[in-house]
Amino acid sequence: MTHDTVQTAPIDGQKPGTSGLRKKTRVFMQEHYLENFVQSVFEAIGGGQGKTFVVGGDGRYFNAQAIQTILKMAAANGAAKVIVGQDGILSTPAASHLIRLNKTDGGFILSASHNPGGIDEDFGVKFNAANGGPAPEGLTGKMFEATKTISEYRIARFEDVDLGSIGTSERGGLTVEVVDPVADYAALMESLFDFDAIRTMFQSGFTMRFDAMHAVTGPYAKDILEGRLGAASGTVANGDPSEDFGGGHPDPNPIWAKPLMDLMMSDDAPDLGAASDGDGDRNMIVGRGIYVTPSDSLALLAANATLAPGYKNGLAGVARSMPTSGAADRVAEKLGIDCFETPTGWKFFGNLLDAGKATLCGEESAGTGSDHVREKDGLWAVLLWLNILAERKQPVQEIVEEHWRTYGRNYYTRHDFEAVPVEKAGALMDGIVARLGDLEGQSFAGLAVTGADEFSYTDPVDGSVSTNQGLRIWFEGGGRAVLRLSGTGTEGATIRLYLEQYRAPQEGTTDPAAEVLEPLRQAVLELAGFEKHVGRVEPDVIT
Ligand code: VG1
Ligand code: CO
Repeated sequence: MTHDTVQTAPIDGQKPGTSGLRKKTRVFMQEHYLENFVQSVFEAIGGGQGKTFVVGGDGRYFNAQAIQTILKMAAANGAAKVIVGQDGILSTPAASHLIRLNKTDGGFILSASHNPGGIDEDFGVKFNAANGGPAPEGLTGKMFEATKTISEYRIARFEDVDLGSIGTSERGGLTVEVVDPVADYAALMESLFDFDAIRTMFQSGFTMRFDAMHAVTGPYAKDILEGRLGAASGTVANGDPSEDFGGGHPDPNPIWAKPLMDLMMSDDAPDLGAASDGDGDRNMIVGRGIYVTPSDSLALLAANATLAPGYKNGLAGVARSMPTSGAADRVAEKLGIDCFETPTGWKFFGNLLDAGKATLCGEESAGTGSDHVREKDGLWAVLLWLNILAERKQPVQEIVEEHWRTYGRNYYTRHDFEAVPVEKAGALMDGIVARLGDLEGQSFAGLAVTGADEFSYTDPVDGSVSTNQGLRIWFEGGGRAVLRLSGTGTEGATIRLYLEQYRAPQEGTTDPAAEVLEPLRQAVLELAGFEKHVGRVEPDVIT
């Protein structure tokens, strides 16, 4: 068995973004590209000697090949063992669980999440630390530094490992254990939720459609929903992971999961609709005739979590990313628990979860999760919803509207302007930053600004500071706009504009969101100068 040391040189742009390193697949397939990054990860964590890692991905194009490369590099870097999902498949939350369950030193998750897959689409690599969570900023910073000085990487030369059969083998001093990607995860879900109650609900005629979007959650959802919980066969749609996700965007929102939305708004709608993304960490929840925004879903789950056995003792606290609406804050206030506001990206929840300060976390981008793993978890959110529905025995719409009547409603929408030339997006953002101090008191499209800042976060656990995490602008009447640049795109820049308007119960909670948010939208379009900088005011995607 030979372990080669290969000469290489730094490659520009290997800076991990919101969620790992994400590039066009062809970029990843270039000579040394993946290898440089993986070696830099080993350097950043102090080497691989004697360590154990988890490796798996969402099954997209290049997944299997990249796993073989990582196995060979792990061997050459002295790792003792790698645990791999069968056929290279592991959802992000399942990988997080395996890292924790087996007390490993971390894991490589191969995914570009909700971005499309295929040779002409996107690929990505994320490294999760020993707590099961995404590498924190300090660590991703070290990885990036290592990519800038790298001169060689280590790789073993051995035949590809058969990932199709479960079992343990040995290559070049490395033990490779191929495991069932679903079993341990499903057992974890069974420990958190009342599967008997959910099974009884399905037996009594409750219907559901789960759109796995041709992505990684299919096998998990089939095993758990149709297998263990007895949902009708066919409940899981698009359940076989494909290399290009059936040619679609595996992004669970009303735009990319339109067939599910159409069904849920029709007379044939089942009781619950749900979908998840490429790597299984996001979720979409739709009731018959009602889409539940992820921000509302977080608040609803927080308000009802004690109905599930795993959370019966209550929540230590909740946390949400800054652009996520304040709906969860109102629930936390009523429960008398803390609500933390973090920058975008799950890595910022890790310390709060590890320290026991937060039990539930969520993001407006359809990510919800808890302290059961250190990632957001799509199927977990669906199961918590099912558990709540089994206990409350009310339609989703009734539960949501009751929640609004109790807490008021945070009307919410996100507008994405995609593939904007990087300089133009930068100019728009810089233009606001330059005026931040003067905005208060000025009016735009008839709405006065009451405050504006650039969000910085000081981690309450380790004191680390993250600056430049998005622009916040508050308007009279309680409206809030947030602008930030996406850190997961692979083409140009994506400007995300988040709009939120709170209305108290007596002010009306069932008006169309677009109508309620229109004055705010007009004000921020004018303030930011979208027409001038981007040449348009209509976004590509509205969620
Ligand atoms: C987006 C979302 C963010 C999420 C991230 C990773 O980031 O806004 O909330 O954590 O994707 O999710 P950005 O920087 O593009 O806004 V996933 O499902 O890609 O792991
Ligand atoms: Co994802």
